[in-house]
Amino acid sequence: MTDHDERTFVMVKPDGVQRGLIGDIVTRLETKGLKMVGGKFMRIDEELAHEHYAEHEDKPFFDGLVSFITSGPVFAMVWEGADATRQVRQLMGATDAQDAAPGTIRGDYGNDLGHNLIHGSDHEDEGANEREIALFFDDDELVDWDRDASAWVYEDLADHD
Ligand code: DAT
Ligand code: MG
Repeated sequence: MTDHDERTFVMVKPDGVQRGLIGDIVTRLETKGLKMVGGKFMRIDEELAHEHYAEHEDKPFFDGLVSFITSGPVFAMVWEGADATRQVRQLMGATDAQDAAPGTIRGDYGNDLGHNLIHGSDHEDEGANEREIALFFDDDELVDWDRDASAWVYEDLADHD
């Protein structure tokens, strides 16, 4: 049986919020068949920004990254589905929005490396999804629910013959 309940952390960054793209980005993930299990409209403070981007601490762009991510509200989310972490990365597109393929979120809406609209956990960094979810959400902020459409997304959940 396929594991349908992998969870991943996703965030609409301040540029996406300011440009009114929360709805479009959520729609992309919903229509792919992923299920939202948590969502929080919030501001990231310095401390959380440092923790979230700890892997980039030594990079020359770190200070700019922290000041960007704390510059306005973000929409933090947890999404669930089969292979969810990698699936979200594919929907996001390449880090530099100018290189991101048309059809991806960054490719369709972005034009910049820093202002690239969306964060998603790195599927090549084992456990990054669980770490980031725990950093942003308490367990009781995540909702277990059955999305009826899942049986029409995943064939192995279907009850037809
Ligand atoms: P991603 O957001 O695709 O996971 P990442 O984790 O390598 O990319 O980097 C985190 C963010 O930092 C990225 O969304 C944009 C910014 N960034 C990455 N590389 C950069 C660079 N060389 N110069 C400036 N900003 C950069
Ligand atoms: Mg990353």
